[in-house]
Amino acid sequence: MHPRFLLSILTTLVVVAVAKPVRPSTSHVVHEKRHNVRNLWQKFRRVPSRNTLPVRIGLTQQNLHRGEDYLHAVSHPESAEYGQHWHPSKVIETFAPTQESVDVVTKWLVDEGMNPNRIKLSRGRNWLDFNATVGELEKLLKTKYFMFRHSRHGQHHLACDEYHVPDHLVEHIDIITPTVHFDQHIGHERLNNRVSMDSGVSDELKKRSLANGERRPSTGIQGSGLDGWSPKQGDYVVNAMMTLDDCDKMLTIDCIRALYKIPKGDLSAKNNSWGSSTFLQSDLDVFFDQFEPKLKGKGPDVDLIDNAVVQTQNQSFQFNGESALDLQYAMGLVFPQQAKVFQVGDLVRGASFGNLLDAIDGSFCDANADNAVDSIDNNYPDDIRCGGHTATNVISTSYGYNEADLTARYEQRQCAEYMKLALQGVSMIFSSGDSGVAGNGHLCRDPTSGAFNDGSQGLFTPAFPSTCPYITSVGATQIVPGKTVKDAETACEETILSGGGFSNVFAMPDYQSKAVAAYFKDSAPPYTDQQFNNSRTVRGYPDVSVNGARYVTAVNGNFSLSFGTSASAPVFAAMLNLVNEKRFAAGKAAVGFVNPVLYAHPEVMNDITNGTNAGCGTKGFSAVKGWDPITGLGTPNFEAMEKLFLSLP
Ligand SMILES: *[C@@H]1O[C@H](CO)[C@@H](O)[C@H](O)[C@H]1NC(C)=O
Ligand SMILES: *[C@@H]1O[C@H](CO)[C@@H](O)[C@H](O)[C@H]1NC(C)=O
Ligand SMILES: *[C@@H]1O[C@H](CO)[C@@H](O)[C@H](O)[C@H]1NC(C)=O
Ligand SMILES: *[C@@H]1O[C@H](CO)[C@@H](O)[C@H](O)[C@H]1NC(C)=O
Ligand SMILES: *[C@@H]1O[C@H](CO)[C@@H](O)[C@H](O)[C@H]1NC(C)=O
Ligand SMILES: CC(=O)N[C@H]1CO[C@H](CO)[C@@H](O)[C@@H]1O
Repeated sequence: MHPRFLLSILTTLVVVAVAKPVRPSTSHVVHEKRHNVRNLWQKFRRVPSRNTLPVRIGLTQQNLHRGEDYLHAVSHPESAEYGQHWHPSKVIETFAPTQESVDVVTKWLVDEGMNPNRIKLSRGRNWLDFNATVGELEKLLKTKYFMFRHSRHGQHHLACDEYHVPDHLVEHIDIITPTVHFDQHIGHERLNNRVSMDSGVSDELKKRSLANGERRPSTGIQGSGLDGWSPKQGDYVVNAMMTLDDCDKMLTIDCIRALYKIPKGDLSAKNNSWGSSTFLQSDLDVFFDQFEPKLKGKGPDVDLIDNAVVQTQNQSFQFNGESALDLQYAMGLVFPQQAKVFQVGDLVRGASFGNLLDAIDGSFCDANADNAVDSIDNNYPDDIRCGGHTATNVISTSYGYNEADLTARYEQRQCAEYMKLALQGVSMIFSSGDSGVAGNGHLCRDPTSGAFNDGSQGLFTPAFPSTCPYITSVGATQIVPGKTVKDAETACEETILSGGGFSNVFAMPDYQSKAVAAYFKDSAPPYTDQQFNNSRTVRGYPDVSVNGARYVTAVNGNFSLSFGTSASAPVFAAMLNLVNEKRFAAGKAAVGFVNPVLYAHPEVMNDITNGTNAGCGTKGFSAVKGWDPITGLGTPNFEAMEKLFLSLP
């Protein structure tokens, strides 16, 4: 008999008759529960029980508790294995769930009446996939499905309030989707704040523009990111011919080069495109014509994921501000290196980070690698994209969630994927958010009920994925009005406030424990656990910061000013891209996960010691000497940072 045939018979037998005796699944427990006061989403009807849903069960993976140690080995500057990133197959083997997990969960489904042929196991053994009717799923998970409508954007989302699994399966199941997670991107609330061009923006005006930002209603825009996360638009710029003396008023590529000592790029290694996951549109020519004539006519490579589209129809800052900002600056800085955009999401439904992970990380994927489906909405069965896109060495993302929007299990599952990408040498860069210690849209939470409130008091709202310890979170700084690129910057407090704080979900990683302990010892903030998780045992963010104010950006044929950590993240990513070029030229590996190196060598950063990130009725945290939860370790001194990374093996 052919061995492969034998194997497939064995697999079938395992499903039909699991070797181990399993306790009867009589008692069920709540596995995950929706934030019961997430009042932005309103329930409006039951879902018909005959509707079919693509269901994924994320099985518990092995060895995740060792992830931090594995990552330390390849990314800590003193480790003998520095730079020896893992092959994807080693990642899959190391973390794959046990056969027991596969078997017991499959047996549960079969016992509940499901034909084994309907159940597919992913290549990494970490997902069980099947299609089920809402009726079947409600019975299986002892729950009810509803459609929810977003109170501001009108978008729909399918979810349940909580779901159950048999108690003996709790240890074998991370998450089941779709259930309680509100992970889809919803329409941007991009702001058209008019910010005075006078260098000293008055407090009154600042307050007014932030307040407008909170309240301005906005229509739903599909597939273009998250609430309150996008860059904020300032004044139009009439004459963009500025000199380095004007960087406090209008920031250009030359200002950034001068601030951080970044030389012009001259290398372009194969497979070292600067990468970003975003929503592309451009006024690239208008911008490059003015600032980087060499790039005129150039655009990024675009990887369309799940039938994503490049929309050119709607020309406005709302639609195009984000990608214009990302691309104009990053492409300018890394030229002649090419840029690549992972365009995720289509006009039918917005995408989640899960969709990006499906595309670039086969081990995260939702079906057999050879037969993967569009994981957003099954609208495009021809798009075989499971792990089918090659991740760039550095990927910058200017979107995020409030940690409280999602469940801890969901975030831990996704964060584990960032750890796997980091092991493979991918630098994942995220912006830290623009609302200071408050969340997207300036939301804070009631300490008792956990409900989001109007932002005037209550618990600070940390951002995810910034709180995941395996990514690099980038906050924002600005030039002090009236000062120059030669002077120390301050935390950005104009139009936006640098996002920062402490996780409620993720423990403090080793690489930052010294820096965070020093922060609490020398500069303990005057708050209690009624404001933030002051256990001193949790992950603090951001890790670094980069200027996020007054970027001259071409949008729809005109220049205007942009503000936000969504400017800071792509610029930091561009710097890593340039460092990688030099490391490749020297026959070395990509920098991969940079946090352990940077925390071990804070001397390559410009420490930022001025400014706060107000929110929730407080003045927020303060930038202080050393690491702080507003500017992290500070801004890069590119020359020193590059030299450091080139000195490593
Ligand atoms: C679910 O249904 C879709 C659409 O019919 C199909 O393409 C997909 O392969 C099915 N998934 C599974 C796991 O059977
Ligand atoms: C452009 O905007 C309109 C109105 O908001 C929307 O209906 C349409 O889908 C958008 N088109 C694209 C390609 O984004
Ligand atoms: C603070 O963080 C710890 C560790 O993750 C967690 O157990 C605790 O619930 C958090 N506190 C709050 C108030 O969320
Ligand atoms: C661009 O600026 C010009 C001059 O200020 C103005 O007339 C025009 O309406 C602007 N275009 C857009 C699309 O805002
Ligand atoms: C700190 O920032 C504030 C606000 O931008 C500014 O007025 C002040 O001059 C800064 N101080 C220093 C020492 O940079
Ligand atoms: C590992 C990797 O990314 N390899 C790619 C390098 O670029 C060539 C084309 O330029 C691709 O074919 C490889 O897959």
